[in-house]
Amino acid sequence: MNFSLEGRTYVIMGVANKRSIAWGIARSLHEAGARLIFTYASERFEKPVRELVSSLDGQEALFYECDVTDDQAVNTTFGQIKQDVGTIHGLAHCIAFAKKEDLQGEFVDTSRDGFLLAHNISAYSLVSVARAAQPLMTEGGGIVTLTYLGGERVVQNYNVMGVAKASLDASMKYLANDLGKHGVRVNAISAGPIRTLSAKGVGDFNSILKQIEEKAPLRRPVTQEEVGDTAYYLLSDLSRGVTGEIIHVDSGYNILG
Ligand code: NDP
Ligand code: N5H
Repeated sequence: MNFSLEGRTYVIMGVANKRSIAWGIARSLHEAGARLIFTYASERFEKPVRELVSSLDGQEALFYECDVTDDQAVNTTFGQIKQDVGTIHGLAHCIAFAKKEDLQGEFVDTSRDGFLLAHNISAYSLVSVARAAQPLMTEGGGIVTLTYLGGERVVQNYNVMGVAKASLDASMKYLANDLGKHGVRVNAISAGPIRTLSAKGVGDFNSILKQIEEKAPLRRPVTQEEVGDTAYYLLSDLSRGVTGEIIHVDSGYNILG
């Protein structure tokens, strides 16, 4: 069995900057020999993403704008990818958003608007993207999404995003059931806290990391690289019997009572 990703093409959605988990995934797949396609929410992110990707030796990447709240944009993006490369072998969905005011205080105060926005961007987008990407996975493939423990149990301040992650986790499993017959596997990585642009300015991140250092079995936070290597596993044939699964890459924190 050959676990190189040479000759394979993967779509990476959600690189904002070098700290993004999506960037950790991109680097792992690149090192394994994959060809990469990047999507970003709006045109203004094209330049920074292109600059970042230019640091990947010999990578002939492609770039597309794709706002995942717009079904037509999603369909157009994957239509364009089909025209440009034909077959893809997988996709990493690393996208989430909630209003800042909904990530503090009490969940009971979440507005209808804020609830729907968080679910639209953070959960429904996986469904929309999976539907558009599946026909391009003519040789089978893998879809990986990013989730967090706050979708399984109550984590202070995660609030509406926890409810959206619960929906994402369930959507991942229903998609795994639908797409399995096409040879497409769908899985999630539940990452421990990592300091990214999204994490910036939400809650007291230092005290969250301190808790990990004190209590998690490995006594340290995880890195983008560690999440990236698990995504490589899930997107390669190494995991060919695995679908509908949530793998925790969190220094073991989730096993604690
Ligand atoms: P980043 O801020 O680096 O990435 C978030 C990405 O979401 C950005 O690239 C942003 O794109 C994208 N995004 C937001 N709205 C849209 C939209 N409408 N259309 C397309 N893209 C959009 O943060 P992370 O790397 O931390 O987040 C990636 C994933 O990891 C998220 O699902 C997050 O919930 C999850 N996660 C993060 C953890 C952490 O501790 N950091 C822990 C567990 C899970 P743009 O910049 O182009 O707007
Ligand atoms: C318990 C915690 C800490 C509190 C909650 C954090 C939730 C974070 C997730 C969302 C995605 C953050 C978010 O939407 C921030 C936006 O309101 C403002 N930021 C932006 O607009 C930036 C510029 C862009 C790039 O961000 C996005 N998302 O587009 C959870 C933490 C311990 C772990 C964590 C941080 C989880 C997670 O899901 O990210």
